[in-house]
Amino acid sequence: MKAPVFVVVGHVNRGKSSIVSTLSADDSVRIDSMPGTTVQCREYPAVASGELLYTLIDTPGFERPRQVLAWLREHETTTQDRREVVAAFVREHAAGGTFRQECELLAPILAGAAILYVVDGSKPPGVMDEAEMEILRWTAQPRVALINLVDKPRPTADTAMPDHLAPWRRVLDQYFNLVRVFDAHEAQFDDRLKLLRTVREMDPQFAEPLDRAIHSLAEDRRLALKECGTATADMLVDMLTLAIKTKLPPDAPRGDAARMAADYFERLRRRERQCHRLLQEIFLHRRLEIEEPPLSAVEDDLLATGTWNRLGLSRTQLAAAGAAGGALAGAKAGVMVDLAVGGQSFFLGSIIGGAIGGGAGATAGWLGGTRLPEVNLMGLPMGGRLQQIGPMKNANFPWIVLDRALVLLDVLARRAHAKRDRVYFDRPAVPTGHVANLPREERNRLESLFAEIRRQPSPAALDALRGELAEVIGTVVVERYPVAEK
Ligand SMILES: Nc1nc2c(ncn2[C@@H]2O[C@H](COP(=O)(O)OP(=O)(O)OP(=O)(O)O)[C@@H](O)[C@H]2O)c(=O)[nH]1
Ligand SMILES: [Mg+2]
Repeated sequence: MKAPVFVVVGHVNRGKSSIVSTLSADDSVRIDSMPGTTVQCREYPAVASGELLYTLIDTPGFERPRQVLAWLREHETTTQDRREVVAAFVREHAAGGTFRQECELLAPILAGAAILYVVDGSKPPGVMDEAEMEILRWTAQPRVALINLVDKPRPTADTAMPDHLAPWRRVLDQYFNLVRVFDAHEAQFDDRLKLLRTVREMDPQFAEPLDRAIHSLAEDRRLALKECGTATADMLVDMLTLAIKTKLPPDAPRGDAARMAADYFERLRRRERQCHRLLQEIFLHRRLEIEEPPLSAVEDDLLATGTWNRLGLSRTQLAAAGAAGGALAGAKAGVMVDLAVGGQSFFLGSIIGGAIGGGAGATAGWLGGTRLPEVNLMGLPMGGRLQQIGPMKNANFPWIVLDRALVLLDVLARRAHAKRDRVYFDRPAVPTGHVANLPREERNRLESLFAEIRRQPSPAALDALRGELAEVIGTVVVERYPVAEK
């Protein structure tokens, strides 16, 4: 079965490359506010599980549409021969020169590609556009018009929103089999599938390959989400079990505890970054710049009341959630001790409230807090001593790490590949607090898994816990981002 080819055509700076990028999930496609960014036609394959689903051809668009149309009209004989006249135009000018751009984009269309024609619906239709549309009509290939809104109209209280959509539709309906509004920068995964379903209707030849493409993309998405579960679980297990040990001779002075602690936290941060990069990789957002507060900032933050908001958990919410999950998690993990003592904290209580034994001491900081990993010195049976930091006993820690992963995952899962602006985690646009919205049952299961991991099980048992953790997180995220296949 041949994978369909779509040539993306339109005026300069109308969002052609943006559409190519989003529909091929390829963040390497060049997009820029400078007109004339794309200077050459280029193919971008849309792939899922190694299989080619369809190909998009990004183009610079027409350079001299009116001249081309004049040539075509001059050489026209009958209406039914129009496609042949376009072919003659390409043959005559293919050698290069004045109409290089036109020939480059018309050649694949004449070879059977369908057309995605992009207009900017934030501006009214103009005369130039009509020449392009007329040429495309002459090719008699299946074609869809996509109305993009490059400058989103911003309605204000006293000015009515300019509506160019109606005039555009009246024009486009004359030239295209289908007309759709498609915002390449805001489109989510489901919008991409929806557009493919639209394109599928354009011509019967697309039904089978595009059904397959939709199915493969949906399957691929579910696998990606599952993979995120595994990546996050692996990170959590590694971070929760990390310990640094140094052997000291019997009479050596105690090693530098502060250095050891700094090293320990640096390794935690590195492990987290590795996972977050993997999540970017999974969603094919490799180039996306993300401004994440490093875990170290969270360390300081944990002492501030702002952390409640960061995790999206209000004190009362926490108390309620804690009380509900208390029977199970409390019995297994001891994390609910906070709840029993303070009555108002769940995940963060031991650090923020200092409910148990911390008191004012808890404000001494992440490292100084009584419940944080300490550098321990132990005598060894064979002589000498072992200085050790970790593993992390703090019950809140995995929740914070999990929340950070879920926040990133949410950004990545919803983001169109055409949208390139930097992501800032501390802006309201990026909601945090995903752990707060986990279903109660999953939250309890997670807490008991974390507790078991903290108990330092055997390597075999740890592997089993890792698998279970991946399963729980994977299932949660697959359910959170459902794929509408129909
Ligand atoms: N907000 C918003 N901006 C868009 C959208 N589509 C395109 N743009 C912006 O419009 C500009 C041009 O987008 P491109 O995708 O490069 O357009 P193009 O048609 O490929 O441009 P050329 O290659 O120069 O012909 C960029 O600054 C984009 O960020 C959209 O849907 N929403
Ligand atoms: Mg372009």
